[in-house]
Amino acid sequence: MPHTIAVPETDIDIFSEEYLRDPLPAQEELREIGPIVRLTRYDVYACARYEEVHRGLTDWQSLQSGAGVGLSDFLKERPWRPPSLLLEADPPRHDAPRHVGERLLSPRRLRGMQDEWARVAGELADEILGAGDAFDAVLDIAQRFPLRVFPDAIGLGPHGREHLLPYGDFAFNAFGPREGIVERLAPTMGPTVAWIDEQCARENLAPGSLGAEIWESADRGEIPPEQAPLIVRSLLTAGVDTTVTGIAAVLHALAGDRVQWRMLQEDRSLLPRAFEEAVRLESPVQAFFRTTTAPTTIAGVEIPAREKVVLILGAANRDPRRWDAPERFDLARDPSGHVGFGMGLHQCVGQHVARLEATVMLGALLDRVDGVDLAARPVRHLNNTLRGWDSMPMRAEPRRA
Ligand code: OVM
Repeated sequence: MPHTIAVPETDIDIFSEEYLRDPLPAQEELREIGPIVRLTRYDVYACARYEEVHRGLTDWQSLQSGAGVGLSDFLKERPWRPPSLLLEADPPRHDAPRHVGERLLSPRRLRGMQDEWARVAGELADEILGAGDAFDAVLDIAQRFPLRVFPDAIGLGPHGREHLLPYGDFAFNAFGPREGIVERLAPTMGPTVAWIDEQCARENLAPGSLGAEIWESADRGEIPPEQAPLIVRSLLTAGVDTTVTGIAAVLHALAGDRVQWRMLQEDRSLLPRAFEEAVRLESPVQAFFRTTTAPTTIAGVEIPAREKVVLILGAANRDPRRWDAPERFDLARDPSGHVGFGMGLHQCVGQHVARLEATVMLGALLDRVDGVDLAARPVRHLNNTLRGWDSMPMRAEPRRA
């Protein structure tokens, strides 16, 4: 007979305003309570330690995504939009769309964009620094750069792009409870959702673009044609707010740190590691849920079938059981194995896009200034899933001759 351990309970609310403002103290508490805990506020299980989060992410047979990766169980509640074929699907339905996404967003395919994106990053850096040493790392850089390169790469037309950030913001909020942020924003989302859905149509995507290529995959029979717009929708949903947050995170991590700024100036091969370490430290996507497909044992606790389990990526990425001095941004550490992009079958298919955007933008700044400092306290943006900022005033240190 399997020995069953009682699950510790807590009333910590992982979607409360207090938690979203600063989740770190509650995440430490969650890790300390035990390897798996019950959140009484939502009647779900939670894992906050690295080992169990990693396990939960890699066991897709026991912990499915198809019932939604937020609080809501799609079997019991109607989702706010047709489920994503990538994020909210399991094998075998998930696999063909995933292969299309992987080929489309592969490092090989993105190499063709590198020079152009680096040129745009340089142009943006010149514009900002030409206006003086003061800038806002979120508004002027982290938001503007992805919006200059990514919508063009997807093949969007020039109009309506202001919908992209609000749509992503809403989609990431929608993984949390209906009451609160979602309820407040939902009445304003109609035109934004309609615009996004319209952009996914074949005739609205420029020839030669990533979006057009998704439709060509359907022509080749790799996916049924009715799936093409949903895959385009995934890029529009997951491809903007996330990279904005990632770029802001790496600038935040380097603010005031002349030693590591200098290290990067002198050894550009460290750029990908700087981005990876920033993603570990900030975990732009803080958590995703899974749903048990059958009774499942996690850390000795048997969880019944059809239960929601939240895997707190941000807590795992700062688990001292896994990381030395986890709160430190450290270019000397090997951050690989972090779960900021998830792990396993669903690991972020867009991570190469994010890495390219962040490294070319940071590279352009390293070429032009000898460091950045916070000029005022950054302003957090509250979202049920994304941990980011609305504003981050900075000052650049002019480059010595
Ligand atoms: C999607 C998607 C994928 C990853 C994250 C996400 C809103 C959405 O396929 O639409 O968050």
